[in-house]
Amino acid sequence: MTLVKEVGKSPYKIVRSATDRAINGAPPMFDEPIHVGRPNIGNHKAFLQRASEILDSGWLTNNGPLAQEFERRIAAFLGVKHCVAMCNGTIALEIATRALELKGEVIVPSYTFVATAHALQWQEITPIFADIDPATHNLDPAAVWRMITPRTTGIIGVHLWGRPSPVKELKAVAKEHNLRLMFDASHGFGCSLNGKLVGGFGECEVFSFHATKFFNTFEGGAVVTNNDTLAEKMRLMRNFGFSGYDNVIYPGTNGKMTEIAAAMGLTNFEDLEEFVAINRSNYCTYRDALSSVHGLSLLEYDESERNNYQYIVVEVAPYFPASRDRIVEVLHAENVLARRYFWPGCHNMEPYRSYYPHAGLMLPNTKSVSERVVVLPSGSAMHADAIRGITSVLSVVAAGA
Ligand code: T4K
Repeated sequence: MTLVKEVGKSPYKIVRSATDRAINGAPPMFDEPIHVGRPNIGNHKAFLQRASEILDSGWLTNNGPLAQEFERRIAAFLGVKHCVAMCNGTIALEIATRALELKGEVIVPSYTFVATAHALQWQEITPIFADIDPATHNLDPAAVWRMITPRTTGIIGVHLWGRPSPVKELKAVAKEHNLRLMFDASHGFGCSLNGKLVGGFGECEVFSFHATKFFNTFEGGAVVTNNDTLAEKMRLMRNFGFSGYDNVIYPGTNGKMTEIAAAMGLTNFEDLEEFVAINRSNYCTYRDALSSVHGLSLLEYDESERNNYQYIVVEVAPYFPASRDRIVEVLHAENVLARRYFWPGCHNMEPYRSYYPHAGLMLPNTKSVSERVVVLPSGSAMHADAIRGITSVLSVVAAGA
């Protein structure tokens, strides 16, 4: 693989006292902004070779040979029958929910990227927000159960940070109430639950292959499923409902993956294990460095499972001397663009905030978790020295300096 440009100058300053901090006037740790979500990019030459072949062939989109190869590879890797590649994760969510004929109300977490809710609202399906388990940050099945009404038709679990939802428990709730169950697996590519890769759970699972994701196709997404009828329906829906040249048999949209996106996907797919190794190494460096920082805890990945280690998620304890927002401010001054994902929760965003002004009463864990999480930079642009520089800033904040 070819590394993306690494973060600025090294060695970095190590922050030992308050006066070393950029927020107090010292020079920042990094010359350029360090982003959460820098893309993992595979071998440049391999990508350019594929791009050149696309140009030579004159076949740019509409279920081209690379998109088909991409679908075959992904389905085989995940161990599912069908991969229906799409132009992005949001459209993939819309097509999947429509193909499942969800309507009325669908239960989702509020603690997720807003696209999970918007994909429903866009189709005039009402997202009903259920609370999360504060230990896992995923849907709490008991909270889901409490939100079911006669209008409920489905549940969408989100494998947040790539850590799988409680699939078995959600399945039991869905079965008891005759609801459809699917997953937003946007964060979960290459992650497993009980040794089985995310992709085969529920009636279907949706991936995002956005640039910031562990595995990207620039923009892209897919729905994967073992259901032949559902897959066929989604293939029609992503191509305007065309079945043959002049025959439209379904109301559809344009959800197709382009050939250049598939070329990026096939290239990055070849370096997947290397991305995992880099992310894991970053994760271990953060874990070691933060282990001595009282009041900051790193969200851990289950080492007995497969993980992509894409998100470095830190929880700030209530007794920590600085608030989460102050930490973000201090880090931004150092040019470390830490993020407050997924604050303030979908229920506090429009239109949901106006529709359900009291939704927060049912979402205490969403509130407390979203107020104390900060996500730190990882990916192939990062390395151990830079991470130790970042954690030195946090140690000084922890010491109350
Ligand atoms: N469901 C879930 C659970 C999701 O997390 C997402 C997407 C979706 C559904 C929808 O899938 P898509 O329709 O997006 O395929 C970013 C991504 O745009 C979004 O895809 C992602 N979730 C979300 C978690 O993160 P923002 O608002 O944080 O994007 P932005 O532009 O601030 O970028 C994040 C950081 O990445 C920046 O600091 C800069 C850096 N970056 C970004 C891009 C695009 C780069 O270094 N290079 C790049 O090319 O939403």
